[in-house]
Amino acid sequence: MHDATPPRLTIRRPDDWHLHLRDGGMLKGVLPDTARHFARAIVMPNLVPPVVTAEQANAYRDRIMAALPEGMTFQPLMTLYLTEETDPDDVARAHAEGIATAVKLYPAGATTNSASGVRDFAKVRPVLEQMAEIGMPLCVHGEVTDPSIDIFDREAVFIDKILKPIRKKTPDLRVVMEHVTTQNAVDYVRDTPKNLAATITTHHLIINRNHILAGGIRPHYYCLPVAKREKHRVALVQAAVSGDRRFFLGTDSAPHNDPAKLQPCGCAGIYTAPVTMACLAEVFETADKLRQLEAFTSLNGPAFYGLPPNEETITLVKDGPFDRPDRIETEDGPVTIFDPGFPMHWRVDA
Ligand code: OTD
Ligand code: ZN
Ligand code: ZN
Repeated sequence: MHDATPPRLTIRRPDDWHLHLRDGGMLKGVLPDTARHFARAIVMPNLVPPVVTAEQANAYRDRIMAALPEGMTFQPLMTLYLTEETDPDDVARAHAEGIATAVKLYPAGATTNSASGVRDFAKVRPVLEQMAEIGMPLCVHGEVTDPSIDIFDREAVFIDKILKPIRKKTPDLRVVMEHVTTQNAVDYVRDTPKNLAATITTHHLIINRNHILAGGIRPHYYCLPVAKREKHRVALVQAAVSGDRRFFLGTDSAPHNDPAKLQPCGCAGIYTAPVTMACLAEVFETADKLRQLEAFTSLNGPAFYGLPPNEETITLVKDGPFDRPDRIETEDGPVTIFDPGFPMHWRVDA
């Protein structure tokens, strides 16, 4: 039977609804890994300094396009980093002129480069009201930053203390809960019929907190929000493979060079861009839901953002197991690629 044709799966070209591309040498190093498989991505604005204004988003988009190797196509969908000083009119202009697709809310101190984020949510009400009116989505890093709240509870507490009040005051605001990690978040999204969706990362579908901490500490599995217990991972897989339009892929691929990861206080972030499609094929196949992969990676996201799905397709071929590359080299140093901990059998056909 060794000459049987391997299984193939053709789906519309996927998009990544939550991605960190960085800048400079790192941007140059990581962009091809995304552009190879994904047509579009929601690009996170947490640079230093952050991408706050329409003008900054325009300039960042130009740097991304300049870093794209010849012959590759890719469309960055830009986001504006919400600060307490953000001008509602600048946001509206960025939206009207197609410069920015969404606004990103970071509670100050919640994750990498979030120091300029929001402390006092009353201060951003005018921006949120403006966005609700013009139909511009808000992407939310949903964790409270109160040091007295256990890090494993910060997402669930954010939903009750911050997100529910915001949505009650501004029910027309379209919200994406980014990188959900808990059953609580999945339930909240499922119970909400309108104006709320969630992205799920590659790694949160695969690892739980044991992967980070059992048998030695594994910095390459450390990210924010931190992976939770197994029952939460299972809830995320169920949501992802369900076909429910409110759940779609946002890899949160977040490259840091190895020296930044491997130190006494290492950076949060997992680099999944090169292996995401192979990993997801494995996850969906294991759940016996390969037929729902396209909805998760290529249909549900565009539907929420009001964009057409991509016309082009990609084909996944199951002719592995194959060797996973350990790392990429960039001008900013080596970046370790996510290891799912299982053999990968699927690859994207070139
Ligand atoms: N989480 N690392 C980063 C961002 C995300 O919260 C996130 O979106 C990063 O390095 O920018 C991470 O662990
Ligand atoms: Zn985040
Ligand atoms: Zn992120």
